[in-house]
Amino acid sequence: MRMVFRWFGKGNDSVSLQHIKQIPGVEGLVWALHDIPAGEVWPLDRILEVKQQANKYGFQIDVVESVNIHDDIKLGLPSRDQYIENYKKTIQNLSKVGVKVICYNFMPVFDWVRTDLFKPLEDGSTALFYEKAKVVGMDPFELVENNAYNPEFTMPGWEPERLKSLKELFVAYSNVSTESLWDNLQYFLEKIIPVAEMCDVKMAIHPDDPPWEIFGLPRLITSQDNIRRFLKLVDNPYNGVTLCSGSLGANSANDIPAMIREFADRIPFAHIRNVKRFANGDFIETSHRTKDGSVDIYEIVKAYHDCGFTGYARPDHGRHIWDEECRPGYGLYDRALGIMYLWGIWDSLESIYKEKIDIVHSKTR
Ligand code: CS2
Ligand code: MN
Repeated sequence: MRMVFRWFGKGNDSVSLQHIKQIPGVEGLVWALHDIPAGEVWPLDRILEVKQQANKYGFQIDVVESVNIHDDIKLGLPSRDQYIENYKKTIQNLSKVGVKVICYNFMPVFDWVRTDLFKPLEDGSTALFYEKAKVVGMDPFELVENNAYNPEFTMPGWEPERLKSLKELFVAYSNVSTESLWDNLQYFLEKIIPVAEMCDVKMAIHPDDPPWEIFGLPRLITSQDNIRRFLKLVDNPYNGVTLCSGSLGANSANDIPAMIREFADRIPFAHIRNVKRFANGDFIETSHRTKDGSVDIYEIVKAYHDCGFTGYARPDHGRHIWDEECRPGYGLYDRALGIMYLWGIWDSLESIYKEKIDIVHSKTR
């Protein structure tokens, strides 16, 4: 498991590279050029700037999260072909600096959806919260205007240009069924994966968060069956998944360890975080510790370890703790605590495994 840490870039992140460097076992940054609108080519000189910044602290930049997909590709409009050509050029530019994984998502309009970014937990910290009744009864345009989308914090994936044309987007998507969204995803993959393979860059789709339809918009990457269907759209090792335990874990029907064991060789990138589910369909993000939420983080790390996972992993979101001023879910402190929990499980499994090997060897001598 290669631990990496999401960083939103110089002047765009409250967390410094000096501080990330002091988290044990973090070898790389998960990064993106967040100011480049979806659909445009990422210029090599901008990419090299990030490489230079990261390398100054000894970090690799193997994982990009995300090169977002222009809505015309998701909508299947004729203009998608130009955006797909641009995407290919971005993959080629990223491969020139050694990028190995590109995370992306195929969610229409919104990225992750929450109704409260600062919901208090019992311990006095706050976390990202999803109140089902609020979303079911909500006009989506409220979501953008009131508490869940705070213009000061661009929520990851919520590119401003997507939200500027919200009404037009909803009208456009009203003509896109779930099946046609699958077709549009397959069209994109059939064009992109051969280029990704040539560039030795693994494409890793992020699941939908939460893993169910929102505001009547179709969502695809929501379950083990749908991930199996996704992987078959283009059955190629360069067509992979960012397996996010927090996103998929919001639905109690999703058995994350089982997904890891089934799809192990198609998971180049893991997001490992916990959520606490409530009977009424609400959920709140928690510390990474198994007992604080509804997702068995121990069994998830054990599944990765049993499968000999050599991919990249990050703690995804953290709570807001110790009054840290930071982007929702992306503070330093709780993500660092989460990393140490994940390392604690992983290292224990490593030593148990080593002991077993030593016993076997001593018996065969
Ligand atoms: C991320 C997602 O912050 C997060 O939860 O996991 O926003 C993710 O970066 C995108 O959906 C991937 O394109
Ligand atoms: Mn995630």
